[in-house]
Amino acid sequence: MTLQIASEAGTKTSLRHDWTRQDVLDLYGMSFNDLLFEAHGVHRAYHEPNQVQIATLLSIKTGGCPEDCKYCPQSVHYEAGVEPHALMKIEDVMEAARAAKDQGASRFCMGAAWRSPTERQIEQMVPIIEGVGSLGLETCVTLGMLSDKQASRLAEAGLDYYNHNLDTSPEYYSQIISTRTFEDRLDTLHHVRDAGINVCSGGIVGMGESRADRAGMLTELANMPQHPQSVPINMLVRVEGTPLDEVEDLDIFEFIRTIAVARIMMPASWVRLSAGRTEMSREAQSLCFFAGANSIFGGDKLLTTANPEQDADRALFKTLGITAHAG
Ligand code: SAM
Ligand code: DTB
Ligand code: SF4
Repeated sequence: MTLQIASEAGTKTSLRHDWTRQDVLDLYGMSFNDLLFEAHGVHRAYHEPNQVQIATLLSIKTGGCPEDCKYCPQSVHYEAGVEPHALMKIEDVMEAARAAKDQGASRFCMGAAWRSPTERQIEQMVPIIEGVGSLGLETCVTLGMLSDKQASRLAEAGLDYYNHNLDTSPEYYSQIISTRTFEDRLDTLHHVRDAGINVCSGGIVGMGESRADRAGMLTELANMPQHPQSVPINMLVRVEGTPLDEVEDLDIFEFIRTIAVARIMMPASWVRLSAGRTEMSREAQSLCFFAGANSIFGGDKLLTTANPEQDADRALFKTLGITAHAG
């Protein structure tokens, strides 16, 4: 193996932005023990290995989205039983943010089912971001596509992170979404980065894509001018009524490999074990932490679907000797 990766625990290597897809496939192809050992060594060199960040998600505008992302219950194109809801009032968002903080969250992520916000919607977001930030929480929003001016406005409001996932490889993208392109996604990320906001970008696995697609997605993420500061890796949550409801199960070991490969490629980033944890055993989640995941979503709901109960997460952290990162 000729890849330049940290081969000894405790060794920091320079951050690479020149990954080829073959490099990444070579990582995926390592024996499971070797891959996890390598990833864990990188993880220890860059992070406190027994701390995991807890981010809380709140859907501030739900459903009715004009995009046709085949995985998403919030698209108007599918009948997934999601009750649409207009943008929440600032007081209600603040109440949820205070509760998240009391329960140990250090980052508060707000999601809106928009294709791209209007100027008015951006202006409505400004006091919300300022308010949540004033509680001492890191702020993150995911609002769809942004222009450069909109990104600057959010930066002025003090936004810490913008989430905008690549979701899959450039080649597989059109199989999943037809109402926008992979390039559109990259453009928004460019605007966000240029505005000085931290980038949160990752994707979904288990959508029927190949390993080459998973490698392609990670290659795109790691070869950006800067690694995204946060990299959420979601396991598809199959929602009845969406076109991906019946897609075949992805072997959990392939998911864990994806976490490990992301950790090796983007050593300094937060790698988030995101959606899909309700279907994962405690042991599988523990292997994800060993492989380098150091962030999760806490609270019993993601945006519209279930997430593990807080008590179960607390108990798992206790068993593993993990503490919540203070942020
Ligand atoms: N509309 C905005 C957008 O698409 O960027 C923000 C909200 S959207 C729900 C945020 C992300 O949630 C998507 O990019 C996707 O990665 C993730 N997501 C949505 N539905 C999912 C599902 N069923 N399983 C796993 N992840 C999902
Ligand atoms: C991310 O990568 N995953 C989160 C967050 N960013 C916005 C969303 C997961 C959504 C899962 C499906 C749902 O609950 O609607
Ligand atoms: Fe809309 Fe985002 Fe869902 Fe796609 S993922 S349908 S853009 S809310």
